[in-house]
Amino acid sequence: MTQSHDQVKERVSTQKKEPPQYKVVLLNDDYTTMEFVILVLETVFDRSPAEAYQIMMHVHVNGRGIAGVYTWEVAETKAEKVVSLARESGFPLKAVTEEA
Ligand code: TYC
Repeated sequence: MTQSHDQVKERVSTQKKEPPQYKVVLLNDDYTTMEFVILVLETVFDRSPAEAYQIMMHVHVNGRGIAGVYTWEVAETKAEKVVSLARESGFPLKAVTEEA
């Protein structure tokens, strides 16, 4: 880009657009233990024990629930982490990302 000294653009607006946000949604199943889901919520999503219990129960009762909301890369990485931890432990737990 070439600009002479008197054509330098100045930033007129300080209002920057927020990056889009993505939900990591946990899905219920009949085989993953409640303890494992709580562990995942505490370790991958930095939830307190009380929050983790509430989210796990919400998913258990309603079929799905939001573990957290992040930028795209972070959401994808956390969803992959959930699935890899679950598979290592032999659980079918699923996590998907959705635009928030
Ligand atoms: N429904 C499972 C059980 O009764 C517990 C569970 C909760 C599994 C949330 C997955 O995302 C989940 N053991």
